[in-house]
Amino acid sequence: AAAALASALPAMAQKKIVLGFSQIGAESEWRTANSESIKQSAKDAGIELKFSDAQQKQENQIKAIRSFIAQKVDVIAFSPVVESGWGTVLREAKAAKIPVILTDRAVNEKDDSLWVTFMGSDFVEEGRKAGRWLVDKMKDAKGEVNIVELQGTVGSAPAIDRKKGFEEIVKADPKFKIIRSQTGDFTRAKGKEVMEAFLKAEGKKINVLYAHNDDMAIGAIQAIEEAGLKPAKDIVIISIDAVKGAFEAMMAGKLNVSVECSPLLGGQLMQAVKDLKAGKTLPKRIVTEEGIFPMEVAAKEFPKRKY
Ligand code: GYE
Repeated sequence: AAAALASALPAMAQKKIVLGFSQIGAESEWRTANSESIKQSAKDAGIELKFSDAQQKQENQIKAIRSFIAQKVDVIAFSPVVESGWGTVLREAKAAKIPVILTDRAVNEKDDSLWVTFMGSDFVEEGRKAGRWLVDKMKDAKGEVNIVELQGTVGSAPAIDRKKGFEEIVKADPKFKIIRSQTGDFTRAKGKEVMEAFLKAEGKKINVLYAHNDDMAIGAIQAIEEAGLKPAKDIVIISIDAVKGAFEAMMAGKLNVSVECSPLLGGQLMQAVKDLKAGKTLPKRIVTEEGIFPMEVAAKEFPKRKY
């Protein structure tokens, strides 16, 4: 009956808001949950979603945004794979009077009139949380604490900021030494591969692994086990996201802690799209609230996790 009624309404009243969304790809459990959240929330909100997967390539995101402009969508949203190189396409969207929402990751353009709002986590703070947990964990350690770091995608906001926040905290005590730092591109496969190289080069010298996301930590755990070492015991492991895979690793005693980064941005994105269309002004920055989960609480928290 509702459908019959809807089709009887004049065409104008039925016109759905159209949102073009350019996603980075499917590199991690986080990203998969993020895409699902956006698709489901668009459905729930009655927003027509044009979803485009860039397979980790900035050029594909730029193409997608240009095609959204050509299709005259109502709003464009995207999660920029890297921070730089967006000025031209953002100016094209502005010239076409299509509002742009940044989700998850930031851009480093000076002209902040090129987007209406940026919603997502404070990645520097996540890095600090990881650092503070380590400083506390190692407060009684006397000798050097040798850390290896698996960075996220080169040039991406979370890789830059998580490194920065973590360093800011651990550099306060000279016993902490980051002896190797390399990108694992936020994937399990790369995390494993780079950890193998770290182990080959540094072996038992490594006391701590700091991974910019859970997937790389999970890949690295495999490498550590294959090298005959015990993850979370011989090497303390810290990562970020707190996806289900990380909780499983913590419950298995293989990961020490995961800092939360919520991918569930769909609901607030759809709300922002509706607010924009209703002529409301959005706050320039919408920060996601999040916690930290050490392995001791993993089993208790696991049933409550939504991603
Ligand atoms: O931490 C990682 C993903 O941009 C916050 O991207 C996101 C990061 C997330 O691939 O797992």
